[in-house]
Amino acid sequence: MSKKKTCYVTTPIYYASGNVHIGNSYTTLACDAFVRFNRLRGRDTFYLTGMDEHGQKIENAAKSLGRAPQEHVNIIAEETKALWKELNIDFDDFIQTSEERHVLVVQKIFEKLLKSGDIYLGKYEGDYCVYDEAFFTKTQLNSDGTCPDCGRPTTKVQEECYFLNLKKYQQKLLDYIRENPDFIQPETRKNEVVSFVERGLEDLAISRTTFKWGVPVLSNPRHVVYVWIDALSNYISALGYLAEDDSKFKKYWLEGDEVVHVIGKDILRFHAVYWPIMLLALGVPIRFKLYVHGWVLMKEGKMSKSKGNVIYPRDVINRYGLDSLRYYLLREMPLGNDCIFSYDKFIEKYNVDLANDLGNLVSRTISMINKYFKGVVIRPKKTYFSEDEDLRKVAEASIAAYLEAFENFRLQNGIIAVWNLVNRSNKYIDETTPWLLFKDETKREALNSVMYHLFESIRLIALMIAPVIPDSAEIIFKELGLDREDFSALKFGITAESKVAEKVKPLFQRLDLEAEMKYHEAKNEEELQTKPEITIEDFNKLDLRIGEILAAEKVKAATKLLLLKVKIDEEIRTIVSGIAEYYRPEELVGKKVALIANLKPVKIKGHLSQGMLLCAEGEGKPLEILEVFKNDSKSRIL
Ligand code: ME8
Repeated sequence: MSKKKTCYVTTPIYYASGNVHIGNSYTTLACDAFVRFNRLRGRDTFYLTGMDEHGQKIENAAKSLGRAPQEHVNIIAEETKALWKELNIDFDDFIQTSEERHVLVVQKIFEKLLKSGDIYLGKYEGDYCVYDEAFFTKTQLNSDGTCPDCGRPTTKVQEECYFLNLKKYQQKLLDYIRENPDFIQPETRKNEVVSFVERGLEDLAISRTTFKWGVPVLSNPRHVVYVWIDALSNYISALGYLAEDDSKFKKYWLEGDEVVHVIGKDILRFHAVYWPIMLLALGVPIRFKLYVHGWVLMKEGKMSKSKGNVIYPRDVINRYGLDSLRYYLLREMPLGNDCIFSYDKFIEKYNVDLANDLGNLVSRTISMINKYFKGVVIRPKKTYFSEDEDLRKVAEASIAAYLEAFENFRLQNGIIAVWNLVNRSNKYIDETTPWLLFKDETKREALNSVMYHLFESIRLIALMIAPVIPDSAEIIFKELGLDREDFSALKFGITAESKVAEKVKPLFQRLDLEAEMKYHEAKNEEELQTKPEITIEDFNKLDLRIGEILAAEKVKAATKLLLLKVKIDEEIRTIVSGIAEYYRPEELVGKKVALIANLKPVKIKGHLSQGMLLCAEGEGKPLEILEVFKNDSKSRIL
């Protein structure tokens, strides 16, 4: 027997922040569908996911919860694994970057690159953002010197630091991208990478001395390895690269047939530039293809906790079942672009695609086979209708399009191809009118042929859609009287005879759109009103201060906003505040007001707002800022 082809699939390893929403779930679900597809086509598949657990933010989060970092990340890893199981994610391995099997490999990688001269010890002079644990060059900073990623002030640092020599590999990487046109997909993402690299790479600072929760550099443990170098290595450490047992690394990477990394567009540069360069420096072949997808967005833009619009998978699956979530996300997201999640769209898709088109097709057909032939369907000896031929052709075209799409990670296109067959099959029922054929005794064979054609179409639909909605596909197979099949059965007409189930339960119950929307509106309202209980540690995260307003002016083209210059201690900040309807600029100057000083800065109407004034608001009463009279900008709020 010839050796099975292999396929190694990875998700990004998620930050151990315990915030798995439908966005990160998308990547994991998409990989799961791709993996199930590959298993069905007989590939030896290995699916890796895991957690990115090091760094200062995680250390701080653990501290604020009174946990040791290791204890904290283990709790989150267990919670995440449990969620993946609920989402029917069939992973083979779950790596945590704090595990010894990973840490040892990262240390060896670092030492290996030091020895080869690809990592060198240098001095970093420049700007550092403590929040993002990242160094920035002058040109990368915002014009006011703040961090380009989070907008917080950066600090000038001068410190000893290890660097990865990126410049040395710049041309090699460009050559690789050129010689392997399907390395980064879709094309638009590849073009972004090429122009980024062509602008010229700076060597990358890859160690930190400012915190401890990371992988220590073996030969110089004052340094910990930069979290991205640590994280990217997971793709090979999990396979046993540089470990005693490296059989998986040999099988799935070195000698493997297909290696696929799936990521969101936010982490493109790390995977398309730094990771391949690390591999080039290590002398490990770049075996992977990179599929880059867009964002799951809400109607009002990105999901964010402060907007209260984050949707967690359990919100959806507890009410609508798992397969409808799997279907929606995979059906709606095209490779490379964003998709919108909204409950009205979700319910519409649920009703039309799942309950009506698929669910009705299955339940109508099975009840007709029961009614007309006591549940038995037999392959006919000849063709009776011209529509039979057409249905077959559509089935074959749908299979071909589906295989091509899934093979290339175009999951949305693959699902659309399956629904072409779903819709054609429903139309076939209307065209052949089995209820009329049943009335005519002489048309029994023709009626059997119609049932057989529908049976075969549904079997093919269930087989193709199994990677996307595995539980529902399993139910359909049982109802058809079949065991689960693999893709060797992806041909029209191979069933000789079958006995279908006597009764079918609807796969997807139709939903009342209006009632569902009312439910979600009420729930939203409730969530917005009841704020969760917080601990004193949560409260201590707020930097509440007194600021003295030094200047105030109206913001152009914004009737509600004032631009304030506020002195906090010795620092002067700009704050954009929505109080223009209640205060004239000149009456604010000199006031000493309460504010939050550590709110993430945001740009409002072109001005960076570095804080928020606290105000009182009551029904029928004017908005009032909170003022002090005896204290000043050096005072604290307790
Ligand atoms: O970046 N829509 O982890 P992370 C679609 N630890 N996908 C989304 C999404 C959204 N709204 N939000 C997140 C990290 N994602 C690093 C990765 S890998 C060596 C280290 C998905 O927890 C998407 O795949 O921030 C994105 O790339 C990933 O979650 C980021 O997860």
